[in-house]
Amino acid sequence: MKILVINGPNINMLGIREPDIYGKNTYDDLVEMIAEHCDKKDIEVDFFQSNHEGEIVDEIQSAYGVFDGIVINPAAYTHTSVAILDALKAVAIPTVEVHISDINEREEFRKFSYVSLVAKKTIAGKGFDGYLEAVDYFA
Ligand code: CA2
Repeated sequence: MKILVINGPNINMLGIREPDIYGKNTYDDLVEMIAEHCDKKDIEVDFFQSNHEGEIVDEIQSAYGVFDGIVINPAAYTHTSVAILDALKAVAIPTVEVHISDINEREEFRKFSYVSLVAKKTIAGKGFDGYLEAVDYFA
């Protein structure tokens, strides 16, 4: 079992600003936490973070035939990107969507997610633990 964890724009800023919403831990802490969890579950894992929509689309396309599952936090592109939705549909790799914050309890514009239309499961508002729950879905 090989999974790809994709994070979208500004997730590389975790722990630097807005700790009240996204916590105090950094992107590197997140990667380490998921990697350790995957190790315990005997799952191979790869990580990708980008601030650019097209790069995320390219990465999803490259995952075709390589990965068995995708865990994605598309960040702001959650609410805007038909391109990411289409790429996930095109590769048809089972996908779990994760949000650190509870997108249903924030601004109105965060309530709609394009990726939810293709995701097997959406996990929101559980902080970094949401990514571990997503890994467990595949385990
Ligand atoms: O809750 C989530 O995980 C989000 O996907 C995070 C996105 C936001 O646009 C989504 O609505 C919900 C934003 C990620 C920005 O991360 C930051 C980290 C530190 C400082 C500022 C932003």
